[in-house]
Amino acid sequence: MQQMLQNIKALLEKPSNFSIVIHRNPDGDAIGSGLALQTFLNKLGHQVSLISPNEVPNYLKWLPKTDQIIIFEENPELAKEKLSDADLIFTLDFNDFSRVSGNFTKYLQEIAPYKTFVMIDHHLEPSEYAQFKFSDPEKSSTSEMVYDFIVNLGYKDLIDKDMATDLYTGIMTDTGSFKFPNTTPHTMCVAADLMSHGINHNKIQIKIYDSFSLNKLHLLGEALNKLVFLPQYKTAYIALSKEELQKYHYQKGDTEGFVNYGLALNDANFAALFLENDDEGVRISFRSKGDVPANEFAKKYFNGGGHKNAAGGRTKQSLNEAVNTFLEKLPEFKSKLIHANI
Ligand SMILES: [Mn+2]
Repeated sequence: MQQMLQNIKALLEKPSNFSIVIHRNPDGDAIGSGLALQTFLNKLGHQVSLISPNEVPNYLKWLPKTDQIIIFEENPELAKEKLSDADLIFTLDFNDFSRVSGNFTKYLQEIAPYKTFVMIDHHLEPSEYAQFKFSDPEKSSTSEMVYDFIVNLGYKDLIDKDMATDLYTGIMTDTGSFKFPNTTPHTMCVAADLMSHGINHNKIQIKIYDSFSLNKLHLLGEALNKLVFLPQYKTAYIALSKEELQKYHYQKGDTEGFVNYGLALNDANFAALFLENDDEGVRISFRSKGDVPANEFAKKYFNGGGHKNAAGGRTKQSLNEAVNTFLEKLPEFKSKLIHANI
């Protein structure tokens, strides 16, 4: 680790072109860690492009400089030009090229043999594309890891208020406001140090969690009415069709957090949210309590993965078929679901 940091530090010494890539459907951690790393590298005198596969969700657009993020889907030529010019490519908050999806994945695979990659990520089972691999599933978030990265390189003094806001946002969203099991004493120390930079932590909370549109709240009402609880599996799920989403003028990010309501049920140890989407089939989010392995379930049946308590997957099946697959596979996890250690 120390040697790897020394080697990177040497690479950061002369002004260079860098790119930072984050995952598709970027969340607070991807955007927060990406923006903070970009600012940090800018301060060291580098040209840095931050590239997202698709658009920044509305609830994160208030973060400074999100308007400068290059969106691969909208501007693939510019993104490719930046990546092909990059002396180093940082990939943040994902463990495999497939997480940027589609043509973006193909492009990264194409250039991988000629490029040097730095992975900073906290997902399980990292792929082997990065020459510099900072992978730690024990960390709360990639934002916590970017903080450690900067501090361990000896540049703690470069952290400013905007960077602290970015990193705090990432840690706060990935830990569910410091309540998920991934929150460690170190996480709290990092958050405390970030707060000491004069960030408005209450404003961040309000911007993320208390800034719903009326449509979103009405959609949440519909989702909660549709919540199904299966006591025999201590499992709750919500399935929303394309039509239901359209009825409430669904915008990307509107269903953020909905899956957690299933888990809010006192007897639920596992929760799923099924979303029907035109281009992508059905997307499913999973949440679990204690030692129920949401990521194993997502990986085994829904081409996905993630963390033990928060995972996601997708399928080309119809919404009904996807729910039926879910219901058929629950019995295999029954003892884990019923006897969860919390
Ligand atoms: Mn993350």
